[in-house]
Amino acid sequence: MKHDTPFPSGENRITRLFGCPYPLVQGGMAWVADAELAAAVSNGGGLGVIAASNMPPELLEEQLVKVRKLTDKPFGLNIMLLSPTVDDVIALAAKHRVPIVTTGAGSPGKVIDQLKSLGTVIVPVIASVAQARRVEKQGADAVVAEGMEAGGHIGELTTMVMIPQVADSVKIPVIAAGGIADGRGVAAAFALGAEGVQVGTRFICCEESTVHPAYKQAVLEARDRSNAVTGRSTGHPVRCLKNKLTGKFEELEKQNATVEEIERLGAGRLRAAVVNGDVEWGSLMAGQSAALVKEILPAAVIISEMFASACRISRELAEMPFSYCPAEEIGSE
Ligand code: TUI
Repeated sequence: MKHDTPFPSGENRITRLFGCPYPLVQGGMAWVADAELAAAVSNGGGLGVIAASNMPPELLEEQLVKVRKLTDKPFGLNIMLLSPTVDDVIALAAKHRVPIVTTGAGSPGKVIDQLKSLGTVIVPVIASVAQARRVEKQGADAVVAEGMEAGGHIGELTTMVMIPQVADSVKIPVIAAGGIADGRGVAAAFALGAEGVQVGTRFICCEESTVHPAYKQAVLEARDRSNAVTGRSTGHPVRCLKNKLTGKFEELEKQNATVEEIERLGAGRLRAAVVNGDVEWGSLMAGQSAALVKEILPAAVIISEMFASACRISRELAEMPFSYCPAEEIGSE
């Protein structure tokens, strides 16, 4: 496996595609990923992303105007394909000449058909090899392969096993997501064949994040088994931090409640957590990497420290005396 220059200050296919110094994209977290977070990440050298989620189009347009006031760097827009407002979101992406679009929770054919001709870079988030192959054929420029360690709506595969398989299956560059919150995760992602990383949960706890302080505190307090996945019975599994809401979901699912009943319980809960800080009955979407998040730092510091640490790790690995290396390979590079 050979990459063209894996770490900054070198370029690779992802930094060239995004036009930013670090091969890092921020996760398109609904309600969390606003213009302020996106600008902070873009100004810190990664690719900041605004999440369109189910936002009313007028509000999204305000965010698209605001981000350009806060940064002159490239930024992205995440389109959640289950949203009833997808068509409006695509029209706004075109109107505001959004340079990069990531998509999630569905097949991005329509987005590619409508935005590709405008020169928009399209990077679908996928959760399996078959989906990666399909979006490559449809014309995607890169893929984010998101393991089930991630927060929010997830697939079934782990990052560790999916990244090498996706990297072997497509020619477009692969960005790893799910479980990456520090330099060790970045180094591991590159070792698995990724050329970039997507980071979500870590940025919930950055200084510029407008998430309610109680939600940030819940992420900081999370430990290894603080997550729950609810909604498996509805076909929309969602990973959150455990609280009264996830307990109630589990109870309903055990009682074989209807999909409507379960979905009704979830309505408005993410907003309650992010905006009102309802940590008991709100939906605290966060990945397993919440347990790795220990402090609130500026986005730019998070990014530079992650890559500095990844560089140190890659150097240490290169110098490691692998006694089981074939003799002719030791010291040959
Ligand atoms: O989309 C996400 N994460 C999300 S979306 C979201 S909002 C939501 N809330 C409740 C229920 C459902 C959604 C919260 N978090 N991550 C990217 C992702 N995409 N993970 C998995 C997928 C995915 C799933 C199916 C991508 C493609 C896909 O394709 C289906 C097909 O037809 O090929």
